[in-house]
Amino acid sequence: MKSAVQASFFTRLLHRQHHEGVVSRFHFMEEEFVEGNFLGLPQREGDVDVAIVPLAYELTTSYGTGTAQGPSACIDASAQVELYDSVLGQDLPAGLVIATVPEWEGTRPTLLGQLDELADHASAWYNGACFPLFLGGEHGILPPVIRSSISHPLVDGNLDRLTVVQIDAHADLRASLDGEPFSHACAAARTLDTGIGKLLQVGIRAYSREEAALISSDTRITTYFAKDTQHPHSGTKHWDAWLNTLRSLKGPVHLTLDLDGLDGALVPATGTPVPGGLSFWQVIETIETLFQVPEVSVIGADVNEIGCQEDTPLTQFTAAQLATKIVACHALARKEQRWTPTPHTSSHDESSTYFRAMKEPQHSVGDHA
Ligand SMILES: [Mn+2]
Repeated sequence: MKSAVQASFFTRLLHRQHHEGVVSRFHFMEEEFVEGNFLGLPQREGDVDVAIVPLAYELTTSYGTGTAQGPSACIDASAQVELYDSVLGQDLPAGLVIATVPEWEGTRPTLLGQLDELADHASAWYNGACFPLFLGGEHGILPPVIRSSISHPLVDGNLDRLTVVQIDAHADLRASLDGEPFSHACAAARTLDTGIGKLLQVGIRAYSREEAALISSDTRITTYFAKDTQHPHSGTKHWDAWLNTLRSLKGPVHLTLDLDGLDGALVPATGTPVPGGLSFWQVIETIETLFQVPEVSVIGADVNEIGCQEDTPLTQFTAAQLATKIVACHALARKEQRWTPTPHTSSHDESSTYFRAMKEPQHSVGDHA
């Protein structure tokens, strides 16, 4: 006999087949399936509670390609994810209005111009009224996404109040890569430049001497290295210390999840997969722990460097599972009143010039190798 969970999974599969025209007789399904929407969920009436914001940005990826297709691959794969979350104890959408936003496409001719354009697009959702989950795209989306949170009521113009929690294989603290300061390899460094108060990193195992020096000297940065947390004998001690560091946080937090923080075997189609990374359950535990810290409000998150794997859907499915976990943990935070929507008052009609105010690069978009 099928369990309820298996039956539910079957139902989702049938929904999908129904939508593709393969099966046409399953009209008894209680929740309509909408192709192209996150989890296949129809968007309910009312103000948006959770915005799934695909950012198909791939300007500076150095090795793998395909992160521009990642967000839509992740949304497609989410059709196969269970709606029930064991910690939430409910099926998504759990009464929330979840909107899947159309893909953003940059139009400005320069990299810095596109970063401002991206920040404007993100700020429409990063406004306190809803919880944005950005799907990338390369990690270069992080500085404009973080900059866009400046008008969030809990940040209130002072990014020093914000903590960024980064799951990643790479420290992303380089001054520049191949002469480009806004490379994905510099995402955390440029995010620190926006003035955030704290950066917590975990899963880190690929970094330069320059980055190691910055980790030691910059008091805003706390890094847990994979070599320690994944150690077969002493790993537990370091992992517990990581979770306790999360538990000590206060105030607004943005979670940035670079898929390559996971072991490369789980996400082979990410831009730069690295062996020796976090297990799936460690990432789940990080998300669940962070969202349950009593004095923390996770105001937004991103899952980035999603690749589109052609031979199996493993990479995009892993991304979809983790994205769903983030939404479920946010739903729980609302339920337990650790997250209160604040009505958006500023209309933000002036476009950002934060990035363009920096020195324009020598080259235009598309010139970099
Ligand atoms: Mn990375």
